Amino acid sequence: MRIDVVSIFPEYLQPLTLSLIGKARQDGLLSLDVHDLRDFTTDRHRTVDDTPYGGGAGMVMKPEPWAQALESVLDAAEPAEGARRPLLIVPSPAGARFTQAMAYELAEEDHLVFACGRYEGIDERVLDWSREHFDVRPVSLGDYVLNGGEVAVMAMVEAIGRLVPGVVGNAESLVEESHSDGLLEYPVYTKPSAWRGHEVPEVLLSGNHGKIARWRRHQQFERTAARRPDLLEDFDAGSLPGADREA
Ligand code: 6GU
Repeated sequence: MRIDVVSIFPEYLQPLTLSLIGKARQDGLLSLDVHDLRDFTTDRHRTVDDTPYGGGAGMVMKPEPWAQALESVLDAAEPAEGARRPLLIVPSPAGARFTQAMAYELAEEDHLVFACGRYEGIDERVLDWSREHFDVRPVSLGDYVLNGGEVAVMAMVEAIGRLVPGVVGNAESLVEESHSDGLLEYPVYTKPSAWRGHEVPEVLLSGNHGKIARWRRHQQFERTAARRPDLLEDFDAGSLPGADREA
């Protein structure tokens, strides 16, 4: 998978050289290039923003540096024969909600381009123009406001990148994790079995794998009900593996 990120703070994306994602880049599973939007300005001050038409607080990102930057990304891409259009992801609190399901969907793409807005956002015509070249998706991490798209991109690249085949060594660890089946993950424990007056639940020491599986399932429901009751509303028990079996 190829990923390009355009930002006025390329240094913000430095952590993506570390850990699992950094390793995936080294191994050639993921190519990730970060581009400085200011390199695509033409004035002495490398201006990327201007005042909003219609008035109001803050500044808006000018369209032309964005078109230059995105054209440069397209020119460098050399898509394979029959490859899909690249996907332009625009992080914004006004976007559609980013979920694990969306991460799985995006992990199938050949080429993701992230456009990190700052200030009050990017001139809307950049999105209109981009639809001639990209599939365009404004995406939000959740209902709160960040200062810019960079931190959101870090989160999304990590969530998507770890689903690219080969990036996570043990693919099984992707199966039993929060949100993979619509529920939160069960609690986990390691040695020692007694620690500062707190014991590991007895059942986990029993060696009875059926009993352990049922206990973990129960914990998933309890936890989801306590912390994220909204997830249970559209939880479809009928879609679970083994749901057609008798209890
Ligand atoms: Cl994706 N971007 C920004 N700027 N703020 C956010 C967000 C994204 N998701 C939640 N808040």
